[in-house]
Amino acid sequence: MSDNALGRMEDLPADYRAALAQQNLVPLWPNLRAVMPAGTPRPATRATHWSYEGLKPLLLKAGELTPIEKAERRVLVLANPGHGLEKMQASAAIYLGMQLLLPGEWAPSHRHTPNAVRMVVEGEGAWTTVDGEKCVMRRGDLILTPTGLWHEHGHDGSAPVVWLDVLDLPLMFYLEASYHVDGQRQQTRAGSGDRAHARGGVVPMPVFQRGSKPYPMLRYPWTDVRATLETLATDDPALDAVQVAYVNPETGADAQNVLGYSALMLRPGQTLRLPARSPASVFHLIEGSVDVSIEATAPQAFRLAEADTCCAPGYAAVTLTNAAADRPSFLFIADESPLHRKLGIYEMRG
Ligand code: 1HN
Repeated sequence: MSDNALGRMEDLPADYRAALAQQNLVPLWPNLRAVMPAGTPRPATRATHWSYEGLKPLLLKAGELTPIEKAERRVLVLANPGHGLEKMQASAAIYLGMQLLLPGEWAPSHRHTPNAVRMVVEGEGAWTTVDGEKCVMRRGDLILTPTGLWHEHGHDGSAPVVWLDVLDLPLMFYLEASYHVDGQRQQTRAGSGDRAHARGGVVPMPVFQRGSKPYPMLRYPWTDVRATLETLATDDPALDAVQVAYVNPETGADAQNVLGYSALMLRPGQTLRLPARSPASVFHLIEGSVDVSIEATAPQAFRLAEADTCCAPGYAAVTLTNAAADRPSFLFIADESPLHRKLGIYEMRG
């Protein structure tokens, strides 16, 4: 049925509408198409680009304006105007922020229900302790702080460190399940988050029992991920999508429950069309130069420079082109696919 075939609110007598509202009642039919449009959803998420060059001076200025003690976490949120900036969401389920930590600063320990990851953008000498494991932060590293695990950040280096935070906060907030607990500085224990043993193809097996920790690996070093992508590309020159997923190395499952994380290498000059899929996605350029074209209701095209970030709504095809003809480009991708798969609403439309 077409959109205008259903009755409108104004078609109903004012006294009837008032009587409904008085008893907290709402007629469905004038609102039905808004909550369930025909054929395809109408995402509020807008294709949006955040330039690192543009935001970095404002982030450094935040370092001058606000001491860490007054901020707890010194972050500029990458907010999608389609949702309204005050909602602080990049998509329905994804929150993005650029966080600054200055030498000597400490962002105190806490844990919370939203899942988070950090993608390190710039700087040396910072660390995040997660569940007692001190994970060093180097450019391109992915560090998980899954739901419920204690985490704190510190910085022993000499220049500012910046990283991209990705959280499923908008979903947790919508579910009215978002809260945090403050804690003490953590005692560290052995381990640096990266489960180096798993790279030998082996995992811990205490007396013939496989481990059952939901988050055995907390740090995914970029040097390893980048080398894996280059090997994949060399081993299979016909492979179009040189892409790897960040997974739990003990089970092969997605690294986290709600958002999915992957890394993609574009060969020199390569163009890759990603089919329209139901989840929204985020693209962050670790290295190189990439043109992004998004076939959304309002089509958009951006050039990503290093450390730039953009998001694409769900149900929109995305075409990526390596703007460099002589070297590969590397993207970090976050999307809502684990959530969509679990809910049974995951779609690929071509
Ligand atoms: C959080 O805990 C961190 O631990 C960063 O670094 C950003 C945004 C919203 C809620 C919690 C962090 C966050 C956050």
